[in-house]
Amino acid sequence: MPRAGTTLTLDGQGDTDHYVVYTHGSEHGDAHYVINVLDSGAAADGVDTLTAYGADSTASGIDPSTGRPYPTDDIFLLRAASYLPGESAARPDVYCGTAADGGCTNHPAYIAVLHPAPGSGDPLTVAQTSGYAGVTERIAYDNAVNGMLSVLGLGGNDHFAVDDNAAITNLDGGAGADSFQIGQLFGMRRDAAYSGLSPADWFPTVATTRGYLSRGASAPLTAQGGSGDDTFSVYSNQAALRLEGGAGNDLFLIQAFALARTDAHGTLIMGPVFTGTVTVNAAAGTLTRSDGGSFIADGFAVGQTLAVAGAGVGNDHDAAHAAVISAVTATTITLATGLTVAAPCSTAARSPCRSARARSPGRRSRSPPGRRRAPAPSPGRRAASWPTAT
Ligand SMILES: [Ca+2]
Ligand SMILES: [Ca+2]
Ligand SMILES: [Ca+2]
Repeated sequence: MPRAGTTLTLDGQGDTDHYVVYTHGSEHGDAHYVINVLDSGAAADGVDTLTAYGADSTASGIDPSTGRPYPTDDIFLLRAASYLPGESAARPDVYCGTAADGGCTNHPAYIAVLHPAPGSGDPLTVAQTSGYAGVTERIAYDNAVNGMLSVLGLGGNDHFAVDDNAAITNLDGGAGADSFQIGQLFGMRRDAAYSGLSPADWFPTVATTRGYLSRGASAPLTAQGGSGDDTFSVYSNQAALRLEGGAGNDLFLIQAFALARTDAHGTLIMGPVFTGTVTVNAAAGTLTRSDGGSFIADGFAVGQTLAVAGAGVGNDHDAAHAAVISAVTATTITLATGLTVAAPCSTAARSPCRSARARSPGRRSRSPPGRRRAPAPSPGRRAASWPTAT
């Protein structure tokens, strides 16, 4: 195991190689390292596999002494990366060099075992915190893993958050009440300086009316709950997905999102900031002001995405709801609902995004008013707060 803060690079070269990493698990040790699994063998030379294990806790499911679930054992975060720092560009067929990904075909990615500090929040929040700076065991790989990427949580209540993958993937929760989140929402783009991520860690998202949505999976992925009461939540998948509940009472959520109107660069067109008091009519999906001012004069327009924060919320990234404006008068804004859902597109794929804009929600204001309804609460277990800006 590499020393804290160090990097170990593994290269089995030609023929079949099996890379196996036993991590400490999120609950054990301040392990902080990077392992690069970068096989330089030719693409058709052998079958390379990568397997990462979490901790095998016996604290699975519900704690009988409290009647509540045991604390989350392992938190796995799977993401794409723009490039892998420190690797040479001299072997471009394996490594993408140190410049931002500009046509790299190897699709670097990583698995991170997060070690959140006590009190840093529930595992969903921790996994979604893109600027996560805590102790992390990181295993970087690319699509030279042409056999299988396996991530095994073993015993304990484990959480798997998947923003993207670069190899055929098998997630195995094992014993315990495990949760799987495929695709996550973010308040801001993940491929820009304001994301808080280093350029190496930038990854693509697509703009929806609920925020920026990650790809979920770019290579086929199987999620196996194993025993226990497991939860599967799918926000996005760009490759085949197979969910296997296993024993226990399992919950499956498949969530669809409406694409938001974006500019030419795939960034949401947001409404201006209004900090005054409004009256919200949830049934009609309207916001009304009575301060004598004009929404139109303030710059609000049909097609903009509107984030509505509650009273006293000082951070406009912590929006309570977001929806697209379908009509504006001087004193009233009407929010569009019941939007048609189209296939997501990468922010890097301009052409599909252009067609998405052609179907932008702002052009869907023909719904009869009687059929409009209040914006739905945000999906899944994050129903109380739409998406946390990180
Ligand atoms: Ca090999
Ligand atoms: Ca575990
Ligand atoms: Ca399980």
